[in-house]
Amino acid sequence: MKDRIQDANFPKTEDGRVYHLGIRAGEVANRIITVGSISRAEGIAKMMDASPKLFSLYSERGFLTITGCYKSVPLSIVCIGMGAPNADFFIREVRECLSGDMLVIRLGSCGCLTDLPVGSLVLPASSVACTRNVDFDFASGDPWEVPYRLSKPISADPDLHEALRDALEVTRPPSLKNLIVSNAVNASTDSFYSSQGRQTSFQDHNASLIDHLKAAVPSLTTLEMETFWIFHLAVSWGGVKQSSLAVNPPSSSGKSREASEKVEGLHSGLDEDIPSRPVIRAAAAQMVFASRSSQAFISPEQVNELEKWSGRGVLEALSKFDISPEKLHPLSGSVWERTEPFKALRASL
Ligand code: R1P
Ligand code: URA
Repeated sequence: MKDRIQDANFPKTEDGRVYHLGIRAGEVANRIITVGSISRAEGIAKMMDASPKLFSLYSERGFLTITGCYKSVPLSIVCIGMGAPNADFFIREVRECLSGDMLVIRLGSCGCLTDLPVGSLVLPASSVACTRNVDFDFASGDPWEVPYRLSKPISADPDLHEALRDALEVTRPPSLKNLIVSNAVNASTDSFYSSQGRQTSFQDHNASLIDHLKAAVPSLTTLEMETFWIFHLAVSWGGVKQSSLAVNPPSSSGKSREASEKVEGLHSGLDEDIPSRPVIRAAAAQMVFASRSSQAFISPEQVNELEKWSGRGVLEALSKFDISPEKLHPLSGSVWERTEPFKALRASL
């Protein structure tokens, strides 16, 4: 850690950078694709507009944020690595840097429990959490506890889910016949191994876990590790105004501004000016990399074509999804301020 941090409650640098993602207001857009791997993030970034030059920040903790425009619409790609804690850092720290609505589509890989072939795309309408019960005695067995816990389901945002499905159909390359399944249920787990029913040298008491999950959760189709926590935080957020944005508005000079300074732009952007509260909407597209029924695993060539198609589909879905102007992050001081369409818009005001 090199920077001086203020406020142990929500740690930030003096110029308003959040502690783990390293970004500050103006460096992340209202529309966000989140992925787990750097190469997927970089592949999608190649489809973004040439102008403005992409903003890219690799944080000390391994989060990568890339912000620019797609078809002139400001959009960010955030690579978060793996697992629930990273998903939590992502949603909370981006939320702290954003004013207005936050649209999140996760594009990740998954294992599939049904007989869908590898390369299929699954859009979960809802997700449950399946977690290892740490009160269970894994070393000796335990008659009193169950080894795995299952949560209630949380739904994707229905409008974003539908927009994503439509965009994937529209962007499908003619040569690809991969299936899209959009009425599925996902389970997010806290381990790639034990709580996904894989057999390893550990005594995970999970030999019948997959059968149990399939019996307990109708339409359960995929296993991965982040979607549930993204959906859960999205629906749990109450749209509370973020006073810290008024203290540290984005500054292209890199210096924080005085609290009294007015944020200029297309609108004031501060949440107290917004008649209805901002929201977080979340949806997910999951690429089947592993078939848990046939034991097949996707090839690098298939990953390449699937990520190109689904990356394009997610960009299209997000860029076309309507956000009312008063629920967009302020233009002034943002890294997308320098694009030609936005410069022209500013000039016309
Ligand atoms: C495990 O290999 C990882 O792959 C899946 C899981 O959710 C987990 O993060 O997603 P990504 O391909 O986005 O990383
Ligand atoms: N990601 C997962 O979490 N599980 C799989 O089986 C494949 C990808």
